[in-house]
Amino acid sequence: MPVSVLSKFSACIGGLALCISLQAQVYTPAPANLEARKTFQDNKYGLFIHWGLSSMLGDGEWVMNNRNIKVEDYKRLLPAFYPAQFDADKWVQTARNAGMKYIVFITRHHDGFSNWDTKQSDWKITNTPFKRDVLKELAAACKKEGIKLGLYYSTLDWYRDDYPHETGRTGQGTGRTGKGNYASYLQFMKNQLTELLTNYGEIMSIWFDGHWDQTNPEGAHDRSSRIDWRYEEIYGLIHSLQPQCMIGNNHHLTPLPGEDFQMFERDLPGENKSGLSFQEASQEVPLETCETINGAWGYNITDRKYKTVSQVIQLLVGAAGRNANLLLNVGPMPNGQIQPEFTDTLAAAGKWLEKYGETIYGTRGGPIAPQPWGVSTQKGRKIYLHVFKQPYGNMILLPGFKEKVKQVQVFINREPVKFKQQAEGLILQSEGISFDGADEVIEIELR
Ligand code: FHN
Repeated sequence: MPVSVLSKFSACIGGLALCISLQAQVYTPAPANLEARKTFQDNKYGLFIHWGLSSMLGDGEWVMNNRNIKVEDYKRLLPAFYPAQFDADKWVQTARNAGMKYIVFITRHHDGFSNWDTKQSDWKITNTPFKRDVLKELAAACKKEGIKLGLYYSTLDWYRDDYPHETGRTGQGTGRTGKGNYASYLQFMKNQLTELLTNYGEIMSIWFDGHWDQTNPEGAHDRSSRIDWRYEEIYGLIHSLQPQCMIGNNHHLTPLPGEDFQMFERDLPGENKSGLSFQEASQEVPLETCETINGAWGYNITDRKYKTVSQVIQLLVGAAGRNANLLLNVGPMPNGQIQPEFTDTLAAAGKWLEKYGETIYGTRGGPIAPQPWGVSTQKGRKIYLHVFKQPYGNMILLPGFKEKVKQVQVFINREPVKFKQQAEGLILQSEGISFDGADEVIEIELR
């Protein structure tokens, strides 16, 4: 065959392959999935729970990596785990008292330990002296209380040989000598995900984490992965088992095809204080910020960086004003209890939500972009200004505000607020309003 014909032929084949692979990437969410996204956004607030064998060491969930604990030594935690005070109902009650509508639980973190009765590995909670399938109990407790359940699942593994550890950024000190084999690891993950999506009722979301182990650090120009995770297969499997189940992947990138929400770690969308959030906020899928209630995800015995009630409220409201949910984390103690410093703060913020929930649940980010004084949310014809601090000069100017206003009131006591609509925008007189709390809400009703 002449070279020109050959190259045309191969271009054609290449084009076909590209076309097929792109087609494979086209993802149309099921109607149930779109509905689940809406409910998720309405629900706004969830409890993240990092807990497992690592909790016993009281040094955060990265302890295996940070202290280069060899798999052989780390294994000694298995016969020692007996969380005598574990009570799934109490965890769910903590979430309810906080005004949270969902829980995301660590089914398997980077130490590879499975918090359910998996048939795919012996490295699991039912092989500890505790023996109980805590996920089963949590799923039942959530169902009873109408709390949705999402499952965190690490794609990174510091324990297994077949995880492609040779190219990983972390877990190099855990003493693995076997060769990585992604085909085998992928099959293992698929089998585990099948269990999770078959045996535990309706699952709100699968919350993946660990992709970044196979990329350059966040902020690097090239963030391509060193392995092909074959997400189309993993995501396809999840959506075929439970079409409504929302997939999110904490890869710190813009969402990939097949993903149903985008998470931000320790940043509100649009911020990058953590150095992990270089990605833009998606306009297509729901957003979620995850944050710790102290400084750590997993139980850390010396961590006293407790967030105050005001900080928690402002975080939630700050997320809502940026059209995002807040997934607030606790790391329960090795005995299974959530420490009182956390439950007290969560309950106090929950009390605030009992009064102000109308301005948060079911809302979307408001028309006024985040301001130095706070943020806005909106539901129908009502816009809520969430004012975190005394506005300068007892006046709030909403530049460019054109919509016709019917009335303005202090949300909590329905006291009218004086306002003027002029060419430069809407001006509210905030004189006489107390801004002592975490968030004073002013309601603008549109005509
Ligand atoms: O390494 C994990 C960390 O332990 C924790 O689970 C957080 C939660 O967003 N995600 C990873 C770091 O990006």
